[in-house]
Amino acid sequence: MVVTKGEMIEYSDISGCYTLRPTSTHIWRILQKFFEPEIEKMEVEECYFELFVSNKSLQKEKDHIQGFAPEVAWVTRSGDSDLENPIAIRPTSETIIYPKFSKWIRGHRDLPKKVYQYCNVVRWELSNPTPFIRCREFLWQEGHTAHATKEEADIEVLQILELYRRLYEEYLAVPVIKGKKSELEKFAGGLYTTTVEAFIPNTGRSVQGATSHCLGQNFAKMFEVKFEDEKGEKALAWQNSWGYSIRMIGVMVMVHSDDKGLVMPPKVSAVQVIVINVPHNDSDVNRKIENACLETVEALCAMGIRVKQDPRDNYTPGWKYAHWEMKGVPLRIEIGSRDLENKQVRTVRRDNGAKVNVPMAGLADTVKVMLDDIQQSMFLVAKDKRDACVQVIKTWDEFIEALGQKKLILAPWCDEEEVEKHVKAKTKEESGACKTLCSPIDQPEMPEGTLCFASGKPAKKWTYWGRSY
Ligand code: 87F
Repeated sequence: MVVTKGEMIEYSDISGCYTLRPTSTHIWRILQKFFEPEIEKMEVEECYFELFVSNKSLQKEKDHIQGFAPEVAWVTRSGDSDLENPIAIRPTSETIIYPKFSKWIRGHRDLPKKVYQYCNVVRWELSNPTPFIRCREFLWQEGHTAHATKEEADIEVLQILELYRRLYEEYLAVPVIKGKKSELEKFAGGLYTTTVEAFIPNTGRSVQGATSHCLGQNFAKMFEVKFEDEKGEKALAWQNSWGYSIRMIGVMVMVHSDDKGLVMPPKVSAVQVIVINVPHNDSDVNRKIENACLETVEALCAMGIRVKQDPRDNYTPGWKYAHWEMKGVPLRIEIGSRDLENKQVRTVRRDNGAKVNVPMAGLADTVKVMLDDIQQSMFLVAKDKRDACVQVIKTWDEFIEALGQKKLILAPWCDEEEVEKHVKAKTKEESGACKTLCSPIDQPEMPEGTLCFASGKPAKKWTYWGRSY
């Protein structure tokens, strides 16, 4: 498994629970360092909300909690005694935060109210736990906001979605599609759900990358998030919630890894460059090689490049190459006696294996350019691969054929729930049912008279279909 061999994850003795090792934690932190200032510009404020939620609060939203109830974990005992009232561990924080909103929001001047937190949540998944993708405890960011008008809430939903797209595309080099979920697939408690969807070509499966919901006034009704408007009348707030989790890291791993292990995009990689000395029989030459390695590390470090050397003499260079390749380090620098003579180093790119000799003079500048190029090219390669899997279809037969070829299917659809359920049922077999992924926000043109591929009724929108994680 690449995430254990690549030293991102350590398994625990509880199924679905994992230790995040420094390599993963570093990625998580970099994503946060981009995201936090962006939402703070939007005046979203950081808070910390408690881990536990009472049964009473949780039950307040029981209408849509119903489907999720089997996943809620409970504390029922302390020491030897049973708790009189068991308490739940947050699976998400709506039922913790909205009672506070109800207290904090009185008049229109208290709006908008915007908070976020980075924290852990627990969902007791019963089906195949997968590191990063489906965990019982995971880290996430959740944002919760309340607005005076729907228009204002609508704008924010898409602003956040755009930030999620940038996290994927600019940091993780993973192409995503911005779209809207169908009525069947949306968060049941909300008005509508937007998503960034990624695709894993190797398995032909899609994955919901992050979501931004407009909750409408449903939660405001349940939790009495009300305010007095300018006319002195009581009105319900319009709410949004949005989140991304460590699943992002899992998507990055699945999109870029190859048979040698992880491939890290330079922007998020804890180690961007690994320097390896190629030893020589002559100890004098050896000392010079080691010095050249040290100087290289210092020069790159001074340019803000995250560089490390592996001077261990109990491993061969070949072993070290494989080791750092497994960990996905974007660029390797090898220095041997011939490199010294030629005043150069040998560079090897992790993403495409390209080997180039680079002069020692101005090395740090060259490396900077190379890392930028790796970042760019990883995104473009991933995008080409993803695009090559997209299949536009018009008929049921074309749909079934494309599904068999593990494609990401774009089809004209009538947008009727019954039809979606029917497609799901008809495609249900060992690899799981095919469902709607999203209707892209950028809709391709729909020629007059286009019919739904599944029902033959007039098509209303282009929608992506496929199997998903
Ligand atoms: C599991 C157990 C209980 C998902 C759950 O998407 C409740 C839930 O409400 C639950 N799994 N959800 C939906 C979460 C909605 C929303 N929360 C804030 C997000 C983003 C962050």
